[in-house]
Amino acid sequence: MLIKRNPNGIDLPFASEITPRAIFESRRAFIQKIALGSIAGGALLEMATREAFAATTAAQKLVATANPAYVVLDKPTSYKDATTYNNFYEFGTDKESPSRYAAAMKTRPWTLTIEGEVKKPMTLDIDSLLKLAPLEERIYRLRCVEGWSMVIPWSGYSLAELIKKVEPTSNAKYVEFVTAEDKEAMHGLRRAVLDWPYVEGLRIDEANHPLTLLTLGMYGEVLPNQNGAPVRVIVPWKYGFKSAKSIVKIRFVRDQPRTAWNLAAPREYGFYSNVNPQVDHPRWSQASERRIGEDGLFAKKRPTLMFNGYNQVASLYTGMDLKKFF
Ligand SMILES: Nc1nc2c(c(=O)[nH]1)N[C@H]1C(S)=C(S)[C@@H](COP(=O)(O)O)O[C@H]1N2
Ligand SMILES: [Mo]
Repeated sequence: MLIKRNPNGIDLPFASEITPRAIFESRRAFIQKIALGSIAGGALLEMATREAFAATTAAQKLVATANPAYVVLDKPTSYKDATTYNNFYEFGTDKESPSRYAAAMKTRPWTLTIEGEVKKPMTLDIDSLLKLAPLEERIYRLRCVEGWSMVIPWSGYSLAELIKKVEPTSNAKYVEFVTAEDKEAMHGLRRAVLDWPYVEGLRIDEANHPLTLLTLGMYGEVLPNQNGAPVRVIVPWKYGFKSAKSIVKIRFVRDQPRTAWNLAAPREYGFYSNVNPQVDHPRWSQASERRIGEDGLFAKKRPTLMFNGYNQVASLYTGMDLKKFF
């Protein structure tokens, strides 16, 4: 069998490695295009190759070992909901835009640069990141500040694994995540909704907490672009916006980073943003949430849990007034 090197540098897998879902979806899109008459003559072959490629990237599998210590028992959100109801403002502000437009973002080659207050600064490509520590599958709840939540099986490893490799200095008090600013692919950057690039941050002890996941996949596959490919963080006890997508740089710094949402509306989005049903958003209650996929007419809202149910992080905040440091 002929193995072609595709433009993004991933070898096309054998047909047997492509999941039926991806094949089905790509064929359907391809057939629709032919039916619509939007594909002519010579473009056909090129289109077929691109469609096959789209299928292989969407379906690239990741082998990860389930870690039962990090599994919530709630039923996981469907793959379809998790990949079509997204917040990724670089691709537009409505929920469907990321799934519609994020495919234009090139996720290979990709490098993640780690710099600042570290003894060993480094730049890693995705293959090195995939090999840095054993991949675990963890099922986490993710609670958006807007009042909805999902349950997603992520693949990755504790960010702490990466942190120990770069050896932070004693000046490293915070970690800043700088995300991709791809002006060609991300039409959302043309609007000053946020001060681009999207930046997030954590205190160093939060970044080192084993729950903080350096995330490379979901549902047993590499991350779809709309979910933050090729690498993001998931910080499950904080509102979803702390879980920065498509990260290009991790900086270890002395001072609390100026984060995108905190800069945009400091009274509404605090630096900490721990999930807290007792601290309402100035414009709405945070006491309960809607689970995506359970929004039928009679579906009850669920009570929001302190730290999104991740009580093991409480000791990070002893002595802190979490109403003041919201
Ligand atoms: N770069 C970037 N990261 C981002 C966002 C964004 O707009 N840009 N949105 C955040 C918000 S508000 C949420 S709720 C989560 C959503 O992650 P999901 O779409 O994978 O569920 O991503 C977060 N990470
Ligand atoms: Mo969010």
